[in-house]
Amino acid sequence: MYAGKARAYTNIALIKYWGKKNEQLILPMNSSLSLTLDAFYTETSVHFDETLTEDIFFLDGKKQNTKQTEKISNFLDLVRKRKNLSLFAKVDSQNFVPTAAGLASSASGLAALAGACSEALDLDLTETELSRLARRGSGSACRSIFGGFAEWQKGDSDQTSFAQMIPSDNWEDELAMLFVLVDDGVKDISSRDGMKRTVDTSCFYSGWLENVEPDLAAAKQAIKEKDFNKLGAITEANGLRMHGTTLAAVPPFTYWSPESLQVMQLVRSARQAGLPCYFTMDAGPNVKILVEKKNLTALKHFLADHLSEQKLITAYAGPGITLMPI
Ligand code: 2P0
Repeated sequence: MYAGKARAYTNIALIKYWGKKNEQLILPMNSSLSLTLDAFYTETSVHFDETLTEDIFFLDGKKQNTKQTEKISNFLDLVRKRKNLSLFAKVDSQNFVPTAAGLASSASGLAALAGACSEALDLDLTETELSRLARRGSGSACRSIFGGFAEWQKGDSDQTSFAQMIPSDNWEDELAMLFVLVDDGVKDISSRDGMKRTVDTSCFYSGWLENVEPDLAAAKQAIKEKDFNKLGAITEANGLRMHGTTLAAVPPFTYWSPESLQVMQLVRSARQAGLPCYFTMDAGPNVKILVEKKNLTALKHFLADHLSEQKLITAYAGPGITLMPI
């Protein structure tokens, strides 16, 4: 039996991945930059087993249906093909999140699956090759191979599109990300569908593309200089621009809820009160606030007047993927 297990941590993009140039290979329209976090991770084991008659996928102990298993099966097909293997597999995935707040991430999930498969089938991959493999499962997963800051270079082929660590002199250890949980009760548009609709129909998309590479260069420079305000300002502006593209999609949509907007305004108010912090958002209503560790307590106090403490989750920089005993 071929078996492997891995743990991967989620990452939050400071410069967003938004749009695919090639959907099958998951080649992005633009490069992106992320921070891997310690607070949310996925542990996944995979067993390729001759007694199985189909792939089976358990998530947090619950067997998933055919549709939920499809993305996993498609990924397994990729690794089976590499090894000329026809065995089905059992995939057992456990999401570790501090609360049941719908924060499960495809980045940590698919990165862990890539690591587990690589181990199970003895693929003997370099980090770059593992990042490329994880990318085929979910774009953002390629960044979760690495701890700290990672850059996904868009490339123009399967060979050239992968993430790598950004040298930072461990500056990320001085940073924190505060998650503000916002529940809008609205049915999500997946990031996969949202980015496709935006690329296909949004007249704002070209403006996104024009600005994203300069943003990335400026963010890398800010990391090099350990300039928190510079990195924060670019992060916030880049995230807003990504979300701007959705408003001009056909039909238009937004991931923001009224409460998201309130939190964004709170962050601006905190800054005006002399507390450096910056927000970013992804394909959902939760708001993530980038702050230096030294200001985290002050920020929590500031927010406490407006938000319940149960809505806050603190994350720090996290490690790269780790292989685990099965
Ligand atoms: C990011 N997001 O850079 C961006 C910002 C969401 C908003 O990467 O289709 O789950 O599997 O490649 O990686 C989420 O998209 O999408 C994402 P697929 P993925 O983090």
